[in-house]
Parts: sequence; C-alpha cells; structure tokens
Amino acid sequence: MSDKNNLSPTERIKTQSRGLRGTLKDSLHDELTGAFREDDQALVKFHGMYQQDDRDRREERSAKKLEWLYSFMIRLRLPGGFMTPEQWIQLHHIAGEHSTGVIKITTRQTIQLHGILKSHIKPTIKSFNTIHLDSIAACGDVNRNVICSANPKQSPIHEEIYQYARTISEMALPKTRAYYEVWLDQQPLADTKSSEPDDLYQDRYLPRKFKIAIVIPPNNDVDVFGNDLGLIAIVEKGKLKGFNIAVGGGLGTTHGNAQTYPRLGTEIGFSEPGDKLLKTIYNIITIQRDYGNRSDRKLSRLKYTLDKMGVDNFKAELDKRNGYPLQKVKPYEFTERKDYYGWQQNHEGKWYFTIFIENGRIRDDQDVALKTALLEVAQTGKANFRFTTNQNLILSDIADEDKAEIDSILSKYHLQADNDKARALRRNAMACVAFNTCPLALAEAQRYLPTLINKIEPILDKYNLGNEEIILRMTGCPNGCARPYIAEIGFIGTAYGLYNLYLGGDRIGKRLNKIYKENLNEEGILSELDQLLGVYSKERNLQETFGDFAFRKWLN
Ligand code: SRM
Ligand code: SF4
Repeated sequence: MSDKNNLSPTERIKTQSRGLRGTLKDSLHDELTGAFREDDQALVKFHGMYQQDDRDRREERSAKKLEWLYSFMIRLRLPGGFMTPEQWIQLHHIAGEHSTGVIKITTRQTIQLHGILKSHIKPTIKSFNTIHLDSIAACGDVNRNVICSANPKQSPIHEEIYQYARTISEMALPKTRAYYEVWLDQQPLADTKSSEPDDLYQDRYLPRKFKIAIVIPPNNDVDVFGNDLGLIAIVEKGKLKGFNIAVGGGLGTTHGNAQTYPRLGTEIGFSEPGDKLLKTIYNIITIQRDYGNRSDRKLSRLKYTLDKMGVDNFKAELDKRNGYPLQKVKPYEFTERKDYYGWQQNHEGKWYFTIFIENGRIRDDQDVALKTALLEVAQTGKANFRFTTNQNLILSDIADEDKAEIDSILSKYHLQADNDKARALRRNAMACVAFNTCPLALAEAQRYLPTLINKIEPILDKYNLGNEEIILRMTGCPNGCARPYIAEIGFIGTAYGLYNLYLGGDRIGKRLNKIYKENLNEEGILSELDQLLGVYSKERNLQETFGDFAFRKWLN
C-alpha cells in the first residue's frame, strides 16, 4: 500500500537501528548536550521515552545563548494499569529523586514521569527494573500499553480481562534485547540479527503506533472505539464467551489537513477467547504492518489502512490469515462511561476506593497532600494501586478488616472530602498534558482546564444543571490525547489561548462530536456555553443528555 520508494525518514531509522539500538549509547554518554542525536530521538520512543524541553523557559534560555533545557519523559508499560503497594512506594521515591516529582496518570492507564535529565535516565530505568517495571514499547511504532476496564468491582470477570491485557502486551512486545543492553548494562548478544528474530515486527516495526483496549459492557470507561483494536467482552450468565472485535478507531487529526480525521472503531465480528483471540489480534497487527502507509505518517494509523482497503476486504484478509472466519458480532449494551468515586465493595467482599485526581497529576499542593497520603496508604501494604483511563486512581483489593485503617488515612488527609468537593462537571472532565512539556502543544490544557471549570460551574448553576454529568475534555492540539472528539463538550487548542469548540458526542462514547465554533478565547467560550446551556435547560427532553441535545438541536 505504501510507496516503497517514498518511505518516511522514520522507516530508514527503524530498519537501520540494529534492533532499536541505533547510537543510543553514544547519545547517552555525550556530555556536551542534554539532548539525544536526531535519529536516536525517534528510537528512544520505542524504549518508552520522549525527549522534551521546558517550553516555559525556551525564551530565557535562548536569550542567554544556552541550549534549551532538555529532559526526558518516561512512560511505564503497565497493561491494565495495576501496581502493588511496594511498587508505588518505589515509584514515589524514583519520582522524587529523578523527575519533577509529579506522578502523572495518563489517559491510557499508566504513569509518566517528566523532567528526567539525560544523566538520570539509566538510574531511573534501573530503579524501575528492581521493582519489575519497564517502559518497553510504551511509545513508538509498536503496540502500546494495553488498557482494560479499570474497576474490579464492576464484574467478576474483571480479573480474566486484566490477564488478557497482560498476555496481549507480552505477545506484542518487540523481541529485541536493546532495552536491557542500553539502559540496564546487560551483555550484548553476539549476533543480534540471527538471535533476535521478530516475526511480528520484523526490522521495520509498524507504520505507526498501535493501541488496544478491552472493555466490559455496560461501562465504556476505556473509550473502546478510540483504539486501533477494541475488544468488547461478551458475558453470558456471568461467563466470558468471547469478544466483539472493533478495528480502526483513532482520534488524532492535523489542523488544516483535510485528509486526517477522527474515527471510531468498526465492529467486524466476534472471536472466542483464548488462542483464537490471540491469533486474531496478532493477525490484525500484521495486516497493519503489511498494508499500512509508510510514506506519510499523518495517514498511517490503522483507521486509514482500513478505509483504504474497505472493511470487507480487511475482513477477508483477516479471515485468510486466521484460516477461518470470525463469527457474527454479538449483542451487548453500553449505558455509561465513567469512574465510580468513593468506596465500593465487590462480589468477594473486597473494598475499593476511587480517588478523583484532577487531570491525573499526583503531587502535594496547598490544598491536599495527595502524594504523601498515597505513600502512607502504600506503606500499610494493604491496598493495590489501579489506574483508570480517566486519569484517576483506585485503591483496591482491600480486605474488610483493613478498610478502617485505609479510611483513617483518607480522612487524615481529607481525601474523601476532596473527592466530594469536585462537582459533576469536574469529575467527568479530562485534559491532556500540553504545556510546559509537550512539544506539540498549541494551547494550554491541564494547567488551564481547572480554572476554566471554575468559571463554567456558575453558568451551570444558573440553569440548575450543576449535577449534570456532562463529559468535557480539552487538549492543547488536535492530536486528541484526552479523547476530546468523543466528549459531549470538546475543546481543542488552535493557538495560545484559543480553542475550537466541539459538541454533540454522546455519553457512552459511540458518537463523535462535530466542530461548532472555531478559535474561541475564554470570553468566547463562556458566552457560547452560557447560551447553549441556557437553551438546553429550557428545551431538553426528559433525561436527554447535553451531548444528545446538542447533536439533535445544532448539529444534525
Ligand atoms: Fe498522546 C503524542 C501525551 C494519549 C494521540 N501524546 C503525544 C506526545 C507524546 C507528544 C509527542 O509526540 O511528542 C504527548 C506527550 C506530552 C507530555 O509532555 O507528556 C502525548 N497522549 C499523551 C498522554 C500523556 C495524555 C495525558 O494527559 O494523559 C496520554 C498517554 C497515553 C499512554 O499512557 O500511552 C496520551 N494520545 C493519547 C490518546 C488517547 C488514547 O489513546 O486513548 C490519543 C488519541 C487516540 C489515538 O491515538 O488516536 C493520543 N498523542 C496522540 C497523537 C496523534 C496520533 C495520530 O494518530 O494522529 C500524537 C502525535 C503523534 O503520534 O504524532 C500524540
Ligand atoms: Fe500534546 Fe496535543 Fe497530546 Fe495535548 S493533545 S498532550 S498538546 S500532543
């Protein structure tokens, strides 16, 4: 499908990298700069790291004729978003010693640390390795962190789903030992080419990132249709029967490039669980490997491959590779897309406490000593840590007899009260990282959304809508990292202080929103929302969500 003579520069970097080694070791040891060599900047992503710089300090550094303040973000591979208390304690210390100290829960259920200087990368990776955590393939043109429905309380089959997330992640790991050699000083293999065959990725890897999510209806908490490959668990009489397979979801677009678009996954069939499922997943990845666009990285995600091939041809190719056809899609229903805050008990009597964490940023601030509180919880050894794809945290698997102890820590640090303080709009909102670390940000997101919500809340109150669970999301650019294209209200940055306003997504993540107004500043945003919410409060049907109303009234 891609023009072999017109491959993007990243394709050469991958194939010539000797199993993702490149000159990473040389880049690492070059003390003249805080940066990596250009080709290595692409390769280091496959090891779960991004080179960044402090964008707040660019001007000051340039004025002083200093190179930009380079540092690295490390993203952990954490399928299903689970950590033991021992791992959390170490993460807490690693964050303090080597990064900005902020522990960031991402929209894909894992952890990022920012601001790691080049000389701190190896110590950071080594420390993670001692607690059996790695960052392999957390970024790059490979399968990324496999996400799954977060709340174990929700279904007795959660543990099975979580195990699938781990198994799929393992199956789709690149086979190269480069990570162990470069960051952990393990001995290089004598002949990397013959001793590291990688049937899945070969030496060219995928044309682009690849994302897999597993969801347990009726809660579409993971936004399953925003993924290249979505697995929808079909449960009958409490037993996991298999999965509907949805392909071709992806959200990123580029301003001004009409060839790019967000797309929700298309359900193409049903697979039994076990080996058949794994084979299907593997073969879908290989179709993208073989047919994906390797010339234009803007058009290389599976969604474009699928639309070029056509769904029927894609299915036929998959059936051929599997050696049998997928079964027909099975019925199921999504009724919600949310995290459940506070205490809940599951079918085995274990307790769970979900903490609302604004935009996933864990730190101590003037209001709440969240990071200290979580360390104290971890030190009891009596709660596991689970991350949600809405950037929240679940203290989990707490025995009945240990609940009081955990509760007393939550009370001591006012976490329950802090949870309760966040109102409906804030609890259902997400923003991406954007400034000061994201090199692609055009506008603020996580640093701005909290104050914008402060100003939207009085408007909601004016119309008696304060308890409406409207899903609002903001990103600093059209890449869509907080999935704004499937929000009821989406803000997508176009320039500093300016956002496009999107409306009409539904509450369960099955309908994309549409652009409603362009380049609004704060005043414009507040005045638009005032009008829209006013009309909604007067004209909506009983129980009609804002997203459904906006779609019916203004966008249909
Ligand atoms: Fe993302 C690139 C942050 C979830 C679509 N994303 C980036 C980078 C790495 C910028 C870069 O390429 O240099 C951002 C790093 C910012 C920073 O300083 O940390 C970044 N993305 C994030 C996170 C941390 C947002 C957050 O606040 O939680 C999320 C990390 C997820 C993870 O743990 O793996 C994150 N990114 C997403 C999602 C949501 C999802 O997957 O559910 C999307 C939309 C879904 C999709 O992939 O289509 C998303 N990120 C992108 C894109 C657009 C891809 C595309 O196909 O067009 C880019 C840009 C790119 O790849 O070139 C991008
Ligand atoms: Fe950066 Fe854009 Fe992603 Fe936000 S949406 S983190 S600004 S790439």
